[in-house]
Amino acid sequence: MYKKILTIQDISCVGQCSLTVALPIISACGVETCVLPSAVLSTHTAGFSGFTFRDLSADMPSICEHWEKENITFDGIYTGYLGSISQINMVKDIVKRTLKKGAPFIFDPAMADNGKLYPAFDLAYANEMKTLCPFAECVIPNITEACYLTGVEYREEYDQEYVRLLTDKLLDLGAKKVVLTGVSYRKGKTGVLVASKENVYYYEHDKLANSCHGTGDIYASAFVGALVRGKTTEQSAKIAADYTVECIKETANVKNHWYGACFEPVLSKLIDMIK
Ligand code: PXL
Repeated sequence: MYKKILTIQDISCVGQCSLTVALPIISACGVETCVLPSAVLSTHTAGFSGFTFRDLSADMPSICEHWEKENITFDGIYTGYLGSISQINMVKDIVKRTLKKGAPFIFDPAMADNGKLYPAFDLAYANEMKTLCPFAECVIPNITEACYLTGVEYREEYDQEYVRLLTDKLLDLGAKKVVLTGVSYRKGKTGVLVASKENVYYYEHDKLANSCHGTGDIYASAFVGALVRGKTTEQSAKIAADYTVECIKETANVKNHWYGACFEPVLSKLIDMIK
């Protein structure tokens, strides 16, 4: 069945993240992808300096009102990087008003990595992000974001017990499922863990020598595409991991490409995985 989803996140004009990643990837999965830009930035905020930032919060209520008048509803909503605290409440309103009954809200709390919040965010923002968990069919944090959402101390090295603590607390916050990315128990390996109240699934793969900015958005977008096309959460988590690895490998072949991952040349591999 042909499906239509909405994704809410920023447009970083340059930087291969957020909407410039979500729109092509989810579309390539065969899903109509409607967009609600949360902000427009000249570049992303990780590594460029002096970027511009226009918050589009003021436009969001009237956009949603128009959709409602036109009876526009979605088979899924996926949120990523948002522009401000006030937008977090607007997202809840948009979910209530435009998400079809039983359709998934997929929540990527894109706000932090490597133990630190992104430059535009503070603890107040991180605390407010917790309040989206009860709406979420799936929350897709990395370990750092999981720590900010749960109040658990960030660690570089950890065991299964620590990961269990993070996922239990995220489930307690109200998310139905947790897809935790960058879960690495041993050198040279990393993976993704899917947890619900009933089950835990872990998919481990090689950790590549290079790492790229924006892979969280690539991962979440491929996950959403696969899920909306009818794959299970576990299958979607694996497909998104395999695709993200392909993107990182591809980027290693391109000189001086420091700000994002070259996801476009390997889109056909994702399409094959979705078939
Ligand atoms: O990839 C996450 C992301 C999205 N949007 C903007 C960002 C970042 C990460 O730094 O700066 C504007």
